[in-house]
Amino acid sequence: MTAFDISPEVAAALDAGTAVVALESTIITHGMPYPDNLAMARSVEGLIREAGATPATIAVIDGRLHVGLDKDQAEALAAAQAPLKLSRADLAFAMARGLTGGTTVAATMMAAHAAGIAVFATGGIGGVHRGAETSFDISADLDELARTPVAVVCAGAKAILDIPKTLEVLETRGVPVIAYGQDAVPAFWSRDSGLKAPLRLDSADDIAGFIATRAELSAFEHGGMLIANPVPQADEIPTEEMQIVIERAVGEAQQAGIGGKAVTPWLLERILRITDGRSLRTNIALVENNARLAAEIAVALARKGRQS
Ligand code: PSU
Ligand code: MN
Repeated sequence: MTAFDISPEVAAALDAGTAVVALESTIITHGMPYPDNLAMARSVEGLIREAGATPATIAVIDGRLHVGLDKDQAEALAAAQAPLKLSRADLAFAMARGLTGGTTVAATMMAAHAAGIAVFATGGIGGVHRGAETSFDISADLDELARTPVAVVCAGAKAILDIPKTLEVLETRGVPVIAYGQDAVPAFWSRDSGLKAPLRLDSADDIAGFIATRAELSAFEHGGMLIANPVPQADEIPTEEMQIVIERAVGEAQQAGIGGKAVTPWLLERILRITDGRSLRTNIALVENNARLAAEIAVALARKGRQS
């Protein structure tokens, strides 16, 4: 029994050394309601193909870890009743028990790296939660970025997190954070968090060059990196507007006693309701935008003869 199933399409692309982009699936199982989640998953895969790369959505279905989903598997995952949210701590548990779940950024990075995929697109990463000084709620995504050599393209840390603390932890753990095309770290639904990014690059080719340089140093320089790509202007919800919504939702979550891995899905759902669906439209637009950039980076990397 192999540890995981690589779809024929993804296996062929990896064998040929052409561009592949990994995609996470917690965003499908816990980040958006059905059927918007399925429509998003399809459109993101389509955009990656249009840009000349092969999409590899990663998820656990009936205990099998899949790298690349076919049409039926994507549908089954998007419509699954009570799927699990799988991070590093529970990935193998779900496989041992024959369960179904979406993989977080952390678990997706693990599987992508094992399959030989160097570039990964998502919406937002997990990070240091507000109030972490008492709750200790810090996403396993940050540790994974420190240890696993995969480049993660996101729209910044969600503004429901404590972004300054998240950046501090990334710096401590030696994770390069690169803003794409601007100086500021983007804040998911908004383009500007008000914080300057440690690093900035302005083209997919330059990012691929940075990934390739780190790969050359892999004997002593090992780990992932974060590429923070601002949501397109036309789709953004300005920071001031979003701040009010987030504060309300975070307050309600505390009052409702929501904790642990339920926090992020609960807040996303609540914010969707408070904004009457606008946050969801922005969320979809930014994932699509990240998929396009990740595909460009993967194509540039493949041109340099590097897949992972
Ligand atoms: N951002 C979203 N939707 C999501 C997530 C982030 O807009 O569904 C998911 C990602 O899979 C991320 C995870 O890896 O939440 C982080 O969860 P936690 O903080 O429990 O590690
Ligand atoms: Mn957490």
